Amino acid sequence: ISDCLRGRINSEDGTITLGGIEDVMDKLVNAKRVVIAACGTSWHSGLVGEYLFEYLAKVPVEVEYASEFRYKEPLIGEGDVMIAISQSGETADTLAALREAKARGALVLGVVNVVGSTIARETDAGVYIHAGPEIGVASTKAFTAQVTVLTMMAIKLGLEKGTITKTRATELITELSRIPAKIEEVLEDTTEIQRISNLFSYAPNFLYLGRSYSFPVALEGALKLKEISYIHAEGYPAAEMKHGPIALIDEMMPVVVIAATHHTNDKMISNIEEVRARKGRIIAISTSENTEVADLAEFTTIIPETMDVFSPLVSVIPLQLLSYYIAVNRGCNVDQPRNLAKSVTV
Ligand code: F1P
Repeated sequence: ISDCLRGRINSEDGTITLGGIEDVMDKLVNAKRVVIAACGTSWHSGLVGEYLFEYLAKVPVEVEYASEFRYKEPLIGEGDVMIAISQSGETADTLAALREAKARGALVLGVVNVVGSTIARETDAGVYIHAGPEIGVASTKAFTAQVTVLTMMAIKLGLEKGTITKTRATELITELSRIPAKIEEVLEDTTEIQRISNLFSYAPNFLYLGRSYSFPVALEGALKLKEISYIHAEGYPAAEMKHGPIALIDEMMPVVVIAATHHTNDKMISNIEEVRARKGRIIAISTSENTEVADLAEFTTIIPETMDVFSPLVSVIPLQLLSYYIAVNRGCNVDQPRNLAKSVTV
């Protein structure tokens, strides 16, 4: 994240400079619609991006699975903007989606890690995430760096559209610059997450619940567990629990609750109570100020306080660690999981 932010944010005067898209900013500001297309982890980053763009810049955004985009006769054309997100820059479905959007006249921007990759070359403009090489197949630091780029884009867009003031932008940028230190804090003490991993390494299923910005994080937590630990896991918006998944909850089911956004706290507490009433094993990710969650949950991993808009950057870390320690306990190859490819090019 530090590399991603370097030279791009100025917390003194509240400005953001994103070299790759400065020339097309007016097109983004005036876009009729913004469509985000991506696969896997990058799709989850896109969901966080949707929340950020809509909240900070009041721009309506749709997030599409790139793998579905070309099969649905997409309504996209001149005056629209697609943002294609990809760590590798080589994912075949994301490439096909951006080609489809371009052929229909849309402006296509890239949020890519690998410099000079096919997606980076084929997009009209874009922002590199500067995450450095992903050693493992499963995306981890690419997620946080992609979200960081989308956050900067949303603040910049909000400033240009006048939906946020300069003072607000300065506050946001100042807090954004503190995120790397907050992540360091999570990484410094992983004792509790290791203890939880040791207890649940052989659970057959996991449920992940989140609201607002924590919903895409729930999806990402579940995906990381599937990818590297081969445990079946589902991520859900917490309020959807009662529309089906609640039937799965019993004393055998670990339920990871991401209670990291302040404005949804009361609702998350009632979800925790619902899980408790069915004897589910609650593993909460929560901030130190949120003692109510820690009192109710069986296990709590504390993360540093931040603004709701930045919470995915911090709350995803314990979930990545949980998958990592569980995978190691189960003897799985964390860097090279079975059946997965670094970039899915077919
Ligand atoms: C997309 C992705 C990754 C996943 C795995 C397979 O890749 O689904 O999110 O972890 O590596 O590919 P990309 O388009 O972001 O490179």
